[in-house]
Amino acid sequence: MGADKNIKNVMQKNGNGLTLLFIQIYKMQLKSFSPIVAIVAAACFIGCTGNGSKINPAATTAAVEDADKPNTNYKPAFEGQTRIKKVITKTPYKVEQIAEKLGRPWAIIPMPDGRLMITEKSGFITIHSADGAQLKKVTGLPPVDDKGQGGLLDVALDPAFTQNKTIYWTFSKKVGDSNLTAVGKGQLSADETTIQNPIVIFQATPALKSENHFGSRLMFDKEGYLFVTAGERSILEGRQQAQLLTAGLGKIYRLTKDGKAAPGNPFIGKAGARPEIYSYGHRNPESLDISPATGDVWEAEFGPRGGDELNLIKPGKNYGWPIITYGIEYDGNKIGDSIQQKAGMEQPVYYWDPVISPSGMVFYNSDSIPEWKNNLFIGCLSSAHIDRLIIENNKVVGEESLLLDKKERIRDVAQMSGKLYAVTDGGFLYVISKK
Ligand SMILES: [Ca+2]
Repeated sequence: MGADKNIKNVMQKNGNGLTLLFIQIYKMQLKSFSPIVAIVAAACFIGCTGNGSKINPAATTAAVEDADKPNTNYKPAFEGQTRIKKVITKTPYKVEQIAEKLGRPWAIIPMPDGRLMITEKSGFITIHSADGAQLKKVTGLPPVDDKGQGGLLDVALDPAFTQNKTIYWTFSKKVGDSNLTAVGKGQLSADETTIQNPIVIFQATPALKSENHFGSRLMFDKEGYLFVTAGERSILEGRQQAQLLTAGLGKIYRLTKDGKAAPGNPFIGKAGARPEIYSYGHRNPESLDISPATGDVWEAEFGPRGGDELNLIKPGKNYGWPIITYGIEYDGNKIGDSIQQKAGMEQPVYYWDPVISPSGMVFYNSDSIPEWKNNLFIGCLSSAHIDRLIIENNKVVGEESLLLDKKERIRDVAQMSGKLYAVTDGGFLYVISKK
């Protein structure tokens, strides 16, 4: 893959044309301009914005090395909030590629019977055996707005799925010439080839004209309520709404199975606030899981350049975007008043500078690889690896990069029977297990 194709990818995927790319390179203050720099900048630009395109492995490597220096000199709020010590897994493990040509997978989840469900961005679902073989293709989902970062996104199974075959999914829904993050619900047919009675139960309004920052991670908590994340759509109009409880963007929601505010939500009965909101001040939260050790909700989100975050999500709290952040704009400008800490706003448990572009995450909850128990694994797009975090007392105390040699943008991770599964933008399914 040559420079021309990379540049073409940027033009196609971002729709902003070559001019913006060149402005971007100029503003990034790269010391020299050459085709190589253009490739690196193009790869970084795609990766940093979390775009869905696959990037040249060579360019990925160069971009990561180039980006290893921090983008800012902002001081962390506490020791260990960023750049924690590196660790290495001691237990022997193996990595196997068990499927390929999956198209553009976005989410992978385990099913109660030991199979795996994978979403594909253009709007269908596949069901696989634990060894990767595709068993079913499920169609019949309502149309998705498959542009940029949009499409069919996450999927979650009803806690009583075995009995009621009900599934929920997130997608970018077209509304006029705009779109929004929506949650769908329907039943898997008996032959597992179609979705019956599909309905939309929730929409993160307003619809905006943007192809980016849908958030849209979806999962049930132990009480049977549905968490769903909504990004701020990557344009100024949406960014400003992340701080507004009257608006739907840049939020984490907690919903009933009918898409209504879940009982106990923090803003129920508060004037001017949407009752479905659980937390706010988020940028693009694509990563969410509940700790099996503590029951706490953890989230990772795409920050601006140098400001990807890991957050411990508490009801009613404000996570700061765009008022506080450890990152800067991708064009190098400062964000807002350039502050990182403010009373009344939550600090990230951890942040990444340079960014990793956190996609799906999962807590490992098995004794198969004992040293991994209760560790958090995050699929990373721009940094093309699985990030392993050791968390103790709600602080990150160690970090490891897995699957770096694959040079794949890791879109989502899942755990089943002690094995860690990962789907990638290159359409691969990997499994990591004890040797
Ligand atoms: Ca934040």
